[in-house]
Amino acid sequence: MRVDFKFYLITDRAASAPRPMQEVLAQAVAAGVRAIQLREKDLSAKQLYQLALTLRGQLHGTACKLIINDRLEVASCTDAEGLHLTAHSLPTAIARRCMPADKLIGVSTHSLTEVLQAEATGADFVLFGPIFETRSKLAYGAPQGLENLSEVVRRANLPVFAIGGISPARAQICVDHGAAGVAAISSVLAAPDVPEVLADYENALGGL
Ligand code: TZP
Repeated sequence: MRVDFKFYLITDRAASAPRPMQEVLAQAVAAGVRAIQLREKDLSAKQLYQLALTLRGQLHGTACKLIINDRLEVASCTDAEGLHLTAHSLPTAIARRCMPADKLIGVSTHSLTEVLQAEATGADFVLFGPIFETRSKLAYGAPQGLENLSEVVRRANLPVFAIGGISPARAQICVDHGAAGVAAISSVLAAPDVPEVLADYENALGGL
């Protein structure tokens, strides 16, 4: 499966509240989003499975891929298009062996070393960041900045998506620094007008 998207929407029920997340995601898909990572880390496997199934149904017949954060078993039993790994997930090489070859594996990275390791062990794409200041410095660490993004893009041979404090204007800057695209949570899920912000992303990225 190809990485054929430029915008990677990551879920967070808290960010879309008080609106039901499903409703915000439906708006995002209608606006043309092509990849959604289901990342609800507080849910049990059973709860995440139920939510993934619902989302799977919602995405059926659309061009939007479903990618499950961390839980290989949930990705597998919901026939998601991909799995997204973090520092606390299974090693990429192990996940790659367990996932069908046509499924995508994305990996969250925070250094050039992690990017090169993800690439060498079977990742299809990486997220690199945080590029800018984010809501929670503690959770994601100090910003990597645009120079590190350029360096990572120069050295890596797989698509690098910028994450952390991304807005449509910043998306354009990240692409100018070589990113294949961007990933975002709050700028979309908490947006007063979801279709409008996605139209801005589409313009900035030359597609979603
Ligand atoms: N990894 C690095 S920064 C980040 C993650 C999950 C948070 C991105 O959230 P936002 O709201 O798009 O800055």
